[in-house]
Amino acid sequence: MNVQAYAVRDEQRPPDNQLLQVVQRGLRSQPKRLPSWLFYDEQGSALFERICEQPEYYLTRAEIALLDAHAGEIAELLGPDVRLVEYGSGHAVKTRLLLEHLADPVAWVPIELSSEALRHGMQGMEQHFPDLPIQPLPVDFTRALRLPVPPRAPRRTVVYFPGSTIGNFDEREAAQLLRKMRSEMGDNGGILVGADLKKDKSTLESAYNDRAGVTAAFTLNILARLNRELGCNFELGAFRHRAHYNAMAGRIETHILSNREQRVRVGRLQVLFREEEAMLVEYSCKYSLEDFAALAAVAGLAVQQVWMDPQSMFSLQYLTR
Ligand code: AVJ
Repeated sequence: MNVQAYAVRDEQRPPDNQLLQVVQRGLRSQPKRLPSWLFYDEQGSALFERICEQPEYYLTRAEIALLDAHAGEIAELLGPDVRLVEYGSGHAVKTRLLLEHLADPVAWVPIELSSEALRHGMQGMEQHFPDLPIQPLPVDFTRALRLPVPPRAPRRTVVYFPGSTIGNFDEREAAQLLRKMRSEMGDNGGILVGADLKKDKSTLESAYNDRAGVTAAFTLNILARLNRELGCNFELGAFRHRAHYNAMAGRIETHILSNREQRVRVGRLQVLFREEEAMLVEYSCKYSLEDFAALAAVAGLAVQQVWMDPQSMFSLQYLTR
């Protein structure tokens, strides 16, 4: 989920010392920060699926409502013989809603870091679309991609990036990622990207602080993961999740807070946490339609069309050169 993410197919995993180096670098920097892709190990991906079912987390339901209302029209605009390249495909429930309407899709290329989620998404897809060629890429979508040779020539390559995951990147990184998609889609291609919209602070903060505590567990799973994979000794009860909306920057900022002064072993490093020290783990940027058009323009793209759910909570944007 971040510029430095890695492939997770087992033989391609970063050597543990590389994971260790990334984590040590983040914990040595001031203020401390960890890359957001650390959320998505097997447990984290499962917790994210549960977040999507929480009543406060409106994003997934809004995006599904949007597709229920507009998938036919979207598919018509994309046209026949599309190759669909999906960034961060996860369980790919939304993709199925779109594929149902696409005429003669050439292939689905799911790019997913979590091998568990990738397998799950592919299984569901095979059941619903037994004839659809699937060409999975178990790699980090922020890296340069070598797209597999399609089974036949597509009329258009469309990069599908739902979920508002683009909001995890700051402006510079997001523009860089859109530029990368722009080169992958070619002259005639397009980008179909989900973007969560700016709205009142309390709706936003509730979405990232669900009452059942699933989001908090998702955040603290990062520390559990570092214990599991790097033999760290984070005491999970001595840290807590905090998500607040920075209205000026237009983003939810998620931190892990240290409840007290403490030391943690991270490889050979002893990391000191001050009482109430905050470590940044995620941005979730929110956009106005103008914000997003400006971001697209920086990447050399134009917004062709925007669809929204009936309550105008969430947007799906179609970008072309
Ligand atoms: C999967 C990146 C879209 O930012 O809303 C959910 C991740 N973090 N709750 C988001 C997330 C906390 C989610 N994305």
